[in-house]
Amino acid sequence: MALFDCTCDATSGHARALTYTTAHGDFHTPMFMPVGTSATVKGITTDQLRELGSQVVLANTYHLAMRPGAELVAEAGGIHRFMNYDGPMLTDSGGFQVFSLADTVKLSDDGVTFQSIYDGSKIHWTPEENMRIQELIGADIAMQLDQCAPYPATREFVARAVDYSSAWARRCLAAHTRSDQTLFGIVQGGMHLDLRLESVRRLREIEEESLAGGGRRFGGYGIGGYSVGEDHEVMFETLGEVARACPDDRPRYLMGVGNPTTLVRAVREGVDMFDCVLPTRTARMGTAFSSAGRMNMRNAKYARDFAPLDPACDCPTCRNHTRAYIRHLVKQNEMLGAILLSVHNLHFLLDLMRRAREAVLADAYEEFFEQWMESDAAADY
Ligand code: PRF
Ligand code: ZN
Repeated sequence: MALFDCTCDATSGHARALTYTTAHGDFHTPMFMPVGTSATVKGITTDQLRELGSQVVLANTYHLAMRPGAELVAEAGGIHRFMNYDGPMLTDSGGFQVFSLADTVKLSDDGVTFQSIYDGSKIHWTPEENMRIQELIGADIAMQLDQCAPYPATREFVARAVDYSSAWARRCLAAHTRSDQTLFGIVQGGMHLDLRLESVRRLREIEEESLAGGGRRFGGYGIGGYSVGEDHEVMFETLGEVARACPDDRPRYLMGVGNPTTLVRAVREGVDMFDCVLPTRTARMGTAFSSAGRMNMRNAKYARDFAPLDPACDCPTCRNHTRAYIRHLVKQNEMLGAILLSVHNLHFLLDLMRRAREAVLADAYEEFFEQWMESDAAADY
């Protein structure tokens, strides 16, 4: 298979099972991608990531560009060598972090100006500069610079975010040069179906023009701008139509979503890839995903509970440790508590998507979906 080839192994309703080729191996969808913002999935070694069966690991351009700097990552031989992960990697452009972290952000057709959260210095990113930085970092997949509108926002504001994101998509695609890295476009448009479909239409037009001029197409389509504070049901009013308006021969990636039930539902709408800090962040707060729903491990009811964390789980944490031990670690703020829960929560989402893929391959996604929705786990997410 050639680089960035995408084959559809099976479909089941709208759900898909894809295989995608990168310079660091193939990945298979539906897939959850652990987030390693600063070139580390917090508390987890890359050996552990491999043991958990993680495929693509995310890193963030915003954080890496500030610390330690993209040039330093390039000097180390790129992000894979720097953090010793030899599987596929993806960098988010940092557009989302610019808007969510900085107090003052100035936008123009030429790009975005903001203050670094690290040292207050003023930074200006054109789409071209953002591409240069992501090429230096060297992940297998780069994301275009985009603007994610907050929620709620006026229709005018969301429409302008689509305009900026479209203009930047064109410039990112034109500026992107690395042949061992592919670039995904990002759909915006808030909760407005017409703006979303317009955003998709412009991305498709941009890549057609690029192809006609001897350039490349997008390697896949990110779906941004959801899960920004709206009720989940609001997202599902438009998500399916938006996902299926994207090209069906490439992955559709719902950005920043990691709620287990949302993943199961979004796959049914035709989404292929997900990332979120949720499993590791909730782990650091002492909470476990489980087949019985969320478990707050600080709860006194686990003090003398010598059962495995989740008896239905075969992750290293559940094979080796009791609820009582994990509660003790969490209560004492021992770092191993956060680590063991991170291992388990990552396994939970990685395994959920492995089972979703098996269901698609057996053309039994609807049964898988119904089983999940009736489970104790679904009631809680
Ligand atoms: N754009 C980018 N990254 C993102 C988002 C987005 O809209 C979201 C929204 N859920 C998460 N991460 N570039
Ligand atoms: Zn487990």
